[in-house]
Amino acid sequence: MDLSRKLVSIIGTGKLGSAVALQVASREIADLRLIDIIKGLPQGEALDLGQMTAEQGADVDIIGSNEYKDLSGSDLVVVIGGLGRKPGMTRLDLQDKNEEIIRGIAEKIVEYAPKSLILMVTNPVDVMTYLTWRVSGFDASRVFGQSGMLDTMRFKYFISRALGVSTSSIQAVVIGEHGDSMVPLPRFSTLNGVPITDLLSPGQVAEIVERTRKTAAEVIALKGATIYAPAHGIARMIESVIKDKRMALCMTARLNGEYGVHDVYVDVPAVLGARGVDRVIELKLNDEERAAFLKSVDVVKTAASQLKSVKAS
Ligand code: LAC
Repeated sequence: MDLSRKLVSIIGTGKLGSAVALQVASREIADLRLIDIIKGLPQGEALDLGQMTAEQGADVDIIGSNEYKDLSGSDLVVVIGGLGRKPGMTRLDLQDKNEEIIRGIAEKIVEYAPKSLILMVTNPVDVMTYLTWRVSGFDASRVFGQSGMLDTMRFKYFISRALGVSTSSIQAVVIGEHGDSMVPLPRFSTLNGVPITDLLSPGQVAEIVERTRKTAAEVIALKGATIYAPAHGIARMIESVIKDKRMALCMTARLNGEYGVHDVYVDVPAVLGARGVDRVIELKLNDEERAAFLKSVDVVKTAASQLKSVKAS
C-alpha cells in the first residue's frame, strides 16, 4: 500500500493559484509544488503557506520553484498559467495569447511529469483542455478542466438566494461551454430532489440562468479577477482525484460519442477519481435543452478549429 502523500503541482501561482494552494494545504490534501516564471513568487508563497500550516497541524510539504523540472513525480498538475480576462473581455478573447503559453506548458508536463493527470484552468478552458490533450498525447481520461464545478457553484448560490434556503439542500447542473453560451439546466437543478422549475416562476428561473452566465464578468468588473469561487472548485476537483472520491460533478471532459457528440472537450457531468475521468454521465435532455447544448458545443468546436498548433477535426 502506498503510504506516501500524493503530489500536486500548480503551474501559475498568482492570486488564483495561491488561493488553490491555500485550500489544498489547509485541508492536508497533498504535498505541493508551486511553479511560476516570476522569480521568488512561488518560493515566497511556499514559505508563507508552510508557516500557516505549522499552526494548523497540516503536515504537507510545499516547495516553490521557477523550474519546470520540479514537476517531476507529480500525480496531478493543475494549469493556471497564462493570461486572465480583463473587464469587458470574453474567455474566448484569450485564446490566441494563451495557446502558445499552454502548448509550452503541456510539453513541459510531458517531459517532467509523464505519468501525471492534468487539470486545466486557463481560459478558454474547454479549448485549452483540448489543446493540452492533443499536445500531451495522454489518454483523454487523464486530461480534464475546471468549468462546470464553478458554474454550478454560482447557479447554486443564486438558486439558494431566490428560494431562501441553504445551499447544502441544492443540487445544480450546468453543461456546455465555460463561457457565454453555457447551459444551466433548471429541470435538473433541485431542492432536495424537487426541480427548481416547480418552485420558481419562469421569470425567476430565467433571471438566475442569465446571472449565472454573466457573474464571472460581473466579479471581474468589480474586483479585477475571480479568485475564491474558482479556487474552491479547483480544490474540490483536486480532492476528488487525490482521495479517489469519485465525485460526480460538472467538468470539462472529452466527448467521444456521448450526447451524440464527438471529439470535443466541453462541460458535462462526469465521475472524477484517481485515474481521472471515470465516465461521462448522459442526462436525458429534452429538445430545447439539447438544442442549447449542441449550440454551445458548436461554439467550442469553432474556437478549437481556430487553434494554430493542432488541427481540430
Ligand atoms: C471564472 C473563470 C475561472 O469563471 O473562468 O471565474
